[in-house]
Amino acid sequence: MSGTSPPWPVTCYLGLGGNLGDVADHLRFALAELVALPWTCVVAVSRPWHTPPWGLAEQPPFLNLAVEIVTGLAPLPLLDRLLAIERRAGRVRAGTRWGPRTLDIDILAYGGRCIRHPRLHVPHPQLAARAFALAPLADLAPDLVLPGCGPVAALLAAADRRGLHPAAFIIDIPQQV
Ligand code: A4P
Ligand code: MG
Repeated sequence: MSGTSPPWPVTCYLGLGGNLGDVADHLRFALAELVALPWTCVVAVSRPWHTPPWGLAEQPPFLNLAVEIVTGLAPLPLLDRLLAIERRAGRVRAGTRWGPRTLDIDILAYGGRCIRHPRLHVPHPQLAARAFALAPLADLAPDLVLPGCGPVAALLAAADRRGLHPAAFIIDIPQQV
């Protein structure tokens, strides 16, 4: 195995979403890629949620999912791996902020840490107000306290949850070998 060696494993929550192409397929692809990351174990996957577009209204609805991993990857190497997975899922950055995408993977929380780096903000910016990220996260960790924000379930209760509903299917964790 090559790359950055693990200092110690941390529990980390990722937010996945997309609204272009076969998004369920992109999410399955992303999970298979997460399972294959070095020093990383996929622990749990939320229900997929249908969510109305946030930030830029004139675009298709999204499918969002949260994933709990335990990883020895440091935050920036983890971010780089996630950006590579987005690219392999056909993500093209057209320059439109909050615009349509095949796959987005955000680091929502990283081991209870507060990270302020030019390339990485954790907890993810505006997470506390984003029901599309909080609802899947609450499936996995309702009691998780986001540094500087509060517990996930309380944040979700206070957020605008209109138009959110769980999908009629689930996405399983691919087998880890
Ligand atoms: N970056 C900083 N912090 C993080 C983090 N915690 N996790 C930087 C991941 N990346 C982080 O991201 C730009 C840069 O953010 C990355 O290169 C990384 O260095 P991007 O994905 O290219 O930009 P973006 O997604 O267009 O902008 P932004 O502000 O990151 O948007 P979000 O927050 O990702 O929101 N509505 C619904 N219903 N569901 C969605 O999933 N997603 C968005 C995008 C908008 N509306 C949505 C959804
Ligand atoms: Mg993003």
